[in-house]
Amino acid sequence: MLPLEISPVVQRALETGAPVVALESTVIAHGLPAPRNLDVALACEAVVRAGGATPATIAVLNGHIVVGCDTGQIEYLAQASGVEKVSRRDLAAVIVGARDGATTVAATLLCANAAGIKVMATGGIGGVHRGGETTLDISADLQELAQTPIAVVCSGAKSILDLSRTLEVLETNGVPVAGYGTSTFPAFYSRTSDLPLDIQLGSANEAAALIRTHGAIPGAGGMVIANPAPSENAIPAGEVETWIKTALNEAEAAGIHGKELTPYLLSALTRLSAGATLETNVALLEDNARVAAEIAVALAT
Ligand code: PSU
Ligand code: MN
Repeated sequence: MLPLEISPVVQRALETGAPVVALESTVIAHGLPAPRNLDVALACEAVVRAGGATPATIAVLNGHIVVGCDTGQIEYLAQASGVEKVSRRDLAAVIVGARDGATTVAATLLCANAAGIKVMATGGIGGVHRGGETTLDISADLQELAQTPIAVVCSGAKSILDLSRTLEVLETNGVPVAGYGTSTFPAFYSRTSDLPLDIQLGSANEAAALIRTHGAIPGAGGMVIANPAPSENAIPAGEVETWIKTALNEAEAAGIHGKELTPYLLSALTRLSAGATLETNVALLEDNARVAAEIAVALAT
């Protein structure tokens, strides 16, 4: 049995069929610098509430999977130094060791699904890393999306990745990727890419219809709903690419790989861009929480 600890507020919402939006915690503990991470985590929750849904930030605390962290628990995740990055394969060890873990998209999906949540929001999903065709560094997020029936609202995958191969793996895994008010796969910091999407959604109701119908297909897993970063905060792709190349070179020189790579690259980008990528990341996280709440509300009615 999974040691699930669902907060009373989230439990009540789930029992009454009220809309709930799952939020991941790796972005809090490893994706954003302190003390900004705390403000953003609380702001995302507030945005979900303002949209009429209940936020459920998910993490592992003292070996328990908490679905619906309270403010004190979110404060702890934002400051504590020993919080591990927990993906699907790390979950059992962290539980057995009664340790603390911040859940990635993959681990958040599996825990949210165990609780009965249908919609989640994040910044960007993990994907195929550049050079992934030789390193085989492909995020477990893609495998989890293949098998877990939750719609993930995100701004595509982080552009530190190989977006084209990421879409290929999602296709192989049978995961629909729908543009939310866009016809191309968003490149996280930039609103567009040269990668067209077959499915376009114009409203939360359209998204809800697609989620319901996809969910009725036997064996269906999850779905990606790709919402571009707000225009006023987006950065032109050419500009970001220069910083990404430098960050990737630094990571290679420093011998960074495995689960350390994504957090390393994100903080290098913040430094190289003098904080610009961080502002975009914050803006898109909040906007994705807003859209996820709209979709969860449409799905619940
Ligand atoms: N999106 C962000 N910041 C992050 C992440 C996503 O804006 O920190 C995290 C997510 O938790 C995602 C993880 O699941 O990075 C992917 O890590 P990896 O490539 O090691 O699977
Ligand atoms: Mn990886």
